[in-house]
Amino acid sequence: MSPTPENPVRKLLRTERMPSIWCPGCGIGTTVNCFARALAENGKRQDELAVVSGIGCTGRVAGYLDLDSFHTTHGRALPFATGLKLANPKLDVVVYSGDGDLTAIGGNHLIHAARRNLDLLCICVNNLTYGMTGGQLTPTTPQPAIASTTPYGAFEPTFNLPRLAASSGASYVARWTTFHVRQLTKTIREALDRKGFRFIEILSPCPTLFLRRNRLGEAIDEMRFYRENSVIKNFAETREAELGYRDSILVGKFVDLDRSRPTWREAYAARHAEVLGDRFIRWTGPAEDEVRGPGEGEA
Ligand SMILES: Cc1ncc(C[n+]2csc(CCOP(=O)(O)OP(=O)(O)O)c2C)c(N)n1
Ligand code: SF4
Repeated sequence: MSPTPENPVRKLLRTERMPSIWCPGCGIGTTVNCFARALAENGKRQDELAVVSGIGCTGRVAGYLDLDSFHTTHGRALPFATGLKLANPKLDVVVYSGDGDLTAIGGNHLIHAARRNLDLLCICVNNLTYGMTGGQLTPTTPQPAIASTTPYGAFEPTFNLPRLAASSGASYVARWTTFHVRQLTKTIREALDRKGFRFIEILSPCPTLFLRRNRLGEAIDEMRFYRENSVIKNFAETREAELGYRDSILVGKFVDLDRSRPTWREAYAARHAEVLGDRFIRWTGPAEDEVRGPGEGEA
């Protein structure tokens, strides 16, 4: 009998930490499966990539991946990742966190990371609520959904995340749901090979809080909802990506500048070379675009 082939994802997981803390039917595990598959298919070495998460149910992702992974404070995954990437430009750095972490407490960091076109891949698992703390309203909770803090229904306008990321300057923007596992895996694989600030939103069910409180059934019902209500369209206008309550969901790739916008480091290098001329030390080490500040490389 031939041996059972090894699951390609297994080597990327800290299986000794399983089972995970996630509830049955939670979509976060599906996103991790897609991410790990994309990494395995991409062929990146485990020591070439680091994952940074904030706090929340999604924030736990970092702890289950067998990579250099960092579980940082709430909302601060992007600043942490920024420091990591600037200090070690050869490392691929992925930020993986929830909609609350990245767009509420961490919202300011998100718009500035995109504005600067920092060379980071940012994966936002959007379950439309604060999962870990009991299902409060987030900037993405659609009106008039029930949350623990809006028992009579949400009434605040929401963020359209693809539009927010794109208008802040992201080089690559896409959205899928946890139903679209093949497309999501392909998108993550592609985004890993791009440069600049790449933002992927993944709509994901929180059956324990969001679905239950809104009487929307089980996780399987949400998969049906995603299948029946998603509209796949590439390069749609991001203003069309507004998410209503039980409305259609526009999915696909919205922005792919394909390296045409300079990253923060490239802009830094160009500016300093222009001003400092020969005094600007360009480090032509293993990473071609690696740069040093004025005078740092002088003997
Ligand atoms: C400074 C700070 N404020 C508040 C909290 C409490 N807190 C922990 S997780 C969380 C929300 C997480 O929601 P989200 O990012 O959407 O992730 P999910 O749990 O839904 O995956 C909050 C408010 C905290 N840990 N630190
Ligand atoms: S509370 Fe919601 S988001 Fe958190 S693990 Fe459970 S189902 Fe997932």
